[in-house]
Amino acid sequence: MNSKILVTQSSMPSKEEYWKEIEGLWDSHWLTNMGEKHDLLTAQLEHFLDVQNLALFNNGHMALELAIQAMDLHGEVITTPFTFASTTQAIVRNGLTPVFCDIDPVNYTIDASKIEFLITEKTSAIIPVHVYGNICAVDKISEIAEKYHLKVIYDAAHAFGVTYRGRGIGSYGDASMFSFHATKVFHTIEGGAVSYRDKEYGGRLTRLRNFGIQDEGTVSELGANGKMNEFQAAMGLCNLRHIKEEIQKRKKSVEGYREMLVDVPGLQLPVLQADVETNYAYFPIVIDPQIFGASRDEVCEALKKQNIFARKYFYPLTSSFSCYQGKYKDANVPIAKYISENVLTLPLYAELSMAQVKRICECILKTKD
Ligand code: T4K
Repeated sequence: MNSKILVTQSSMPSKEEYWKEIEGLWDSHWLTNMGEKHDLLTAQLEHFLDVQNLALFNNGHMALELAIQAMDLHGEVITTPFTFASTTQAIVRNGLTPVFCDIDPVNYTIDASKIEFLITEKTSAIIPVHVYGNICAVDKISEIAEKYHLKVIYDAAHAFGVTYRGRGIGSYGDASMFSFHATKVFHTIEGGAVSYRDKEYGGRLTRLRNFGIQDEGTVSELGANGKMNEFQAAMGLCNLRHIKEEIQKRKKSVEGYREMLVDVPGLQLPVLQADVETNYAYFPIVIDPQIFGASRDEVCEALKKQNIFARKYFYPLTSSFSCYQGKYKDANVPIAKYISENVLTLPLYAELSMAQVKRICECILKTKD
């Protein structure tokens, strides 16, 4: 049997590099609560992501949940169901009502032309998702937000290092959440961050991250524990040194996939967006079973038999989760439904070899015969 290929594989610095980074912690005994490494990583990431303000968190979900809480929203929030559980859960756990908007059939992000139809007097924000590293129609979204006085928080979990017109993607909207989970282009084992525009908002956000504590005698917010520890931050400092190389290696695999799968009838490959410097976070293919000759599920099973574990990111749609049944208006999202039922995310990570890419593509192409 061929060796196992999973959908992704965490990149690691060398043991020596990580050890060197954490060695000083045995002298300082300072392990968490906004330590030296935390502060250093914050500064380096503000620079790398090209954002004015950044707050680090222990994971991306907590970052998003607290980013929403700090915005003091109410009523309804327009979002998409074509995302990881985290996005919708963060909205609902803040006591807000998700209103599901359909997605664009090519880049899988929110279809900005459909947002205005969903705005009511109860709408307080838009929470779109930069899916797979593809970016949302940020200009159109900010126009709508301005017109209706809505806040915009991007779920940028997949968009680390992505730029649009030369500007860091985290500088669009009121705030953006990045995930630094082990499976991401850049990781801190678990971790996340929120980039934001307004300093006052940042004060509230960072208090929420630390139990709502304002000073030793004052707790002014209903906070949580969202702090990134020093071992996480150290992993981030190491990984950031290699990020350009990491993205270049991913790009090579993506080019390999494109070469072998381009022009195959019934396969829709990711489309490069104009003015966007991408991060090659994921390689999703959408399979039209009638034209290709095999369904997404058949391809996924055939790959599994060859020890290749692609994933159905994102199936099912979050709007169909059993925990929400009967609670929210039925989502009218035919495109999201179609994509969700036909998309397959192929393995992609820095150490994926060209021979492995070839093996994966050959297996996919065999299923249609
Ligand atoms: N918003 C969006 C749009 C997101 O995609 C996510 C996370 C979030 C918000 C929330 O951010 P975080 O709170 O997670 O920071 C994985 C990740 O756990 C999750 O972070 C990610 N999205 C999601 C798309 O993928 P699972 O349940 O598919 O993970 P799992 O355990 O099946 O791992 C997938 C593959 O990754 C494994 O087959 C092998 C590889 N892997 C996994 C782990 C845990 C490694 O190589 N190393 C590892 O340590 O969710």
